[in-house]
Amino acid sequence: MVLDERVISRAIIERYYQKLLSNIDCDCTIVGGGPAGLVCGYELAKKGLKVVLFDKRLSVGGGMWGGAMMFNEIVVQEEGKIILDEFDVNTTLFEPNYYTADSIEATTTLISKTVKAGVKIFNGIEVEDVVLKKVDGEYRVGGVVINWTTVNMAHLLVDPIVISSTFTVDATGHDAHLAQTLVRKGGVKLNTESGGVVGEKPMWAQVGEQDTLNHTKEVFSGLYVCGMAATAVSGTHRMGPIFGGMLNSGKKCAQLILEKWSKK
Ligand code: 48H
Repeated sequence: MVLDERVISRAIIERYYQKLLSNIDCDCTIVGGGPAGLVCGYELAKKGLKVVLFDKRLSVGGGMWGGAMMFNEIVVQEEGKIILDEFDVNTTLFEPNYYTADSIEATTTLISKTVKAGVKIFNGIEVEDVVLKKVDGEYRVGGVVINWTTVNMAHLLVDPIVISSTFTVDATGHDAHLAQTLVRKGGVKLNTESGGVVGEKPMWAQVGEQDTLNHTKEVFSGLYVCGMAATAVSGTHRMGPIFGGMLNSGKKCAQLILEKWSKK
């Protein structure tokens, strides 16, 4: 069989552009493909929402690949194990309420099942800004502004493009990039104690895990935070290398969006 390089190139270009074009307007945009963003996307796509996820890196999965200090094992408590069970990730009991999982199995499985659930993942694309518009007299986040990560790395002066969505999720981890950008550029008040991004506190696993879940919410009309972004925005403690809070935060974020979605 003869192979024509031109067909191979055309196949890639046409398929990619079809994928991007058909997701230029979607129900939910998730920024960040770490554990929180992936679980959130998976839950929403399973319920039929059109979900797109952007990650600035080539390797989606965020901080889960490296376990802790690159020891590639993760720890979850009972509540985290329930979610890993749903994804069919193997866990092993270490001590009561502490389970471990191979971080490579956990990360690849989360990514694979999220894609198979219908989430369209675009890697190597950085979200640099949010769309802020007044709708019926109220300011609302209505999507994100994207560019190739490499364009930003090279400091090239290239304008971005825009993805519109009903819901936008900041799952960018420690940086809480969307919430930070919205406050800095939009001059708006978030639904937090200070009205801004309060900032992550030092390590305290017990409190950090629970507070992160409690503060997974809509922080501004149309903008939700989950995972470490919720920790940073609300100003609670970091929890270190335990992942139950991240997984459950992603799930809670999806539930909040689904509640709003059902009232539309
Ligand atoms: C596109 C972006 C952008 C951007 C960032 O860091 P993550 O794994 O985030 P979570 O919240 O799902 O999980 C946090 C966890 O990994 C962790 O760090 C824990 C538990 N730490 C505890 C502690 O005490 O330290 O993933 C975030 C993803 C990454 O893949 C980034 O590449 C991506 O977001 N990202 N993608 N545009 N502007 N900013």
